[in-house]
Amino acid sequence: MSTPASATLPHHTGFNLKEWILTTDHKRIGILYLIGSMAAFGVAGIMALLIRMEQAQVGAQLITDPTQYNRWLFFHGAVMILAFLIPGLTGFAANYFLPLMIGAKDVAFPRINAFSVWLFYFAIILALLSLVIPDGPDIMWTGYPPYSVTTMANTSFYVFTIHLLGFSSILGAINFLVTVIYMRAPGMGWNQLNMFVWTTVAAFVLQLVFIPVLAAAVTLLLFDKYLGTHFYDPSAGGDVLLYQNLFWFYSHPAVYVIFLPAVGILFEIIATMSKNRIFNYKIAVYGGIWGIIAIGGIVWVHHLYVAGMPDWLRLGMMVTTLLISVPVGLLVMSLWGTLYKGAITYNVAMMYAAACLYLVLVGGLTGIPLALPSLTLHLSDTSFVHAHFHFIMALFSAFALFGGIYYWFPKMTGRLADSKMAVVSFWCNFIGVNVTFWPLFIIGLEGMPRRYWNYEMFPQFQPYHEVATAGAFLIGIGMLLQFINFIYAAINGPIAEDNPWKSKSLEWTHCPNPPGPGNFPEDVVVDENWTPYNYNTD
Ligand code: HEM
Ligand SMILES: [Cu+2]
Repeated sequence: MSTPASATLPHHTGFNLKEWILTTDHKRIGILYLIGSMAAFGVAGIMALLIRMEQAQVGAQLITDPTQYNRWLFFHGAVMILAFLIPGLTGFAANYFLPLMIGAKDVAFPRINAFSVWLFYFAIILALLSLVIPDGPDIMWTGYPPYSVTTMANTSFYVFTIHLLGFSSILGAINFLVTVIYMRAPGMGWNQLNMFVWTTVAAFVLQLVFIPVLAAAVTLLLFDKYLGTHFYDPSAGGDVLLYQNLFWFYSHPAVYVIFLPAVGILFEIIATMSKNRIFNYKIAVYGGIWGIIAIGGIVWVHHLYVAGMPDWLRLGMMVTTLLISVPVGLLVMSLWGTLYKGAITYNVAMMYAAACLYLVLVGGLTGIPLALPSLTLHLSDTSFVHAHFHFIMALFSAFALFGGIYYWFPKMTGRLADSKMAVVSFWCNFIGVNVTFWPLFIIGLEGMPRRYWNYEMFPQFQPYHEVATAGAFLIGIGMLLQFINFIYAAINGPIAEDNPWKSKSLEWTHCPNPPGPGNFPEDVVVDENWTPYNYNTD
């Protein structure tokens, strides 16, 4: 294990396009997911900058036609969630590291895994095409009817993109669940799994259960728009709120599909960098992760508080929504507890993890007023909500993913990505997020509506929007530096030791950097005393 893998494994010498396209190796498939999701992040990030530039001042800045703004907003939201965060966390991170963490040679169905990644690429191509067709979708990522049915824009591109991604995710979910159930190294019990494995298992369970509902919701939308059915049309006996219910029945759990693997990455980084066991492992797994799964499916109506519904339902959903802060809180407590009295190593991965502890705090606390119907009547559809979910979901998970890339960079490339540029880009991103979203919390409280391209009625908000736009550009610079750093480090970064962070987890202790075909030079067997976090025993 001491020889650098690149010297011993022909698999990793030179670049062969055909090998990559035909690959069934989970690690290469993971890298393909990474490239696709980062490309999606780049384009959707540019849309975010356009949106912020448009909002920087009262009146039209860039657009000649407001539909253009809706298209950017549609693309930004849909792609960030469906093509960046979900594929980045489950497609890339789970694909590459889950088999390594459980001591498996590959996933259960490697060819289906390859099929999944190519479905994902077709979905990205379809999503990108929706930017260049003359009547691109302008329906927001939520696609609510009646607008999504009556608009002249093309709704089908979005629906077909969701079908492709959904199919890809369902195949992936089955693949990984079977892998974890049947392919763990001999001797590895359930309570010896990495936290990242547990969180992704939970995310795959959610995908499997809830994606079909989303697929059904958007398929009915397609029928209403193009085949003349009236599922969502009250004037013909349909129900417009049916869509909102079906949509959020998937899309609230979807936030956990994103949140959970992100938390899993944080556990890996924090445990390794503080050389501690997971604080309250069993409570975090069975109370935290599985608690979220248990309640996560019965809170979706909090997205419909301002739509018509009986009071008892609003109240019931308030209770379940507040209740879900309990398992989320258990996980956060466990993350903090894992830091306790640790010999903490500060590096870029750890900086991102620490930033996430802050983001989840702000995001979680601002969720409480949104859970209370009496308060959310005022906050709903304001930029307060927008800032809330960017803290709790969007940037929290993106930061966790970037932290994970720094953490696993030596595993994937044999080189370190930590550098001055990495630190500078981290601070640009971290300061940028605060500069962008705090003003939106403030003007949201004052009534700034969400999703508006112009705000002539609120000229007093302009300075806040200007600051927010400057913040977005700071994030833009940070991300650009980050990508330059990743590419430079992959080619030219300092060579890393085999286990640079001295982790006890199998992906670091039992296979070279990067692992070759079949992952492990020798079959992995563990005993009952082994855990991936065996730090303070010796
Ligand atoms: C734990 C991870 C969480 C994630 C990933 C998340 C994500 C989101 C997202 C994406 C939205 C915006 C939906 C839209 O497009 O309108 C949202 C809104 C909301 N969030 Fe969160 N959230 C989380 C935690 C919480 C917590 C802890 C609470 C409350 C205790 C909460 C309560 C709400 C409510 C009630 C709304 C609807 C607000 C409205 O439209 O008025 N969220 N959340
Ligand atoms: Cu929700």
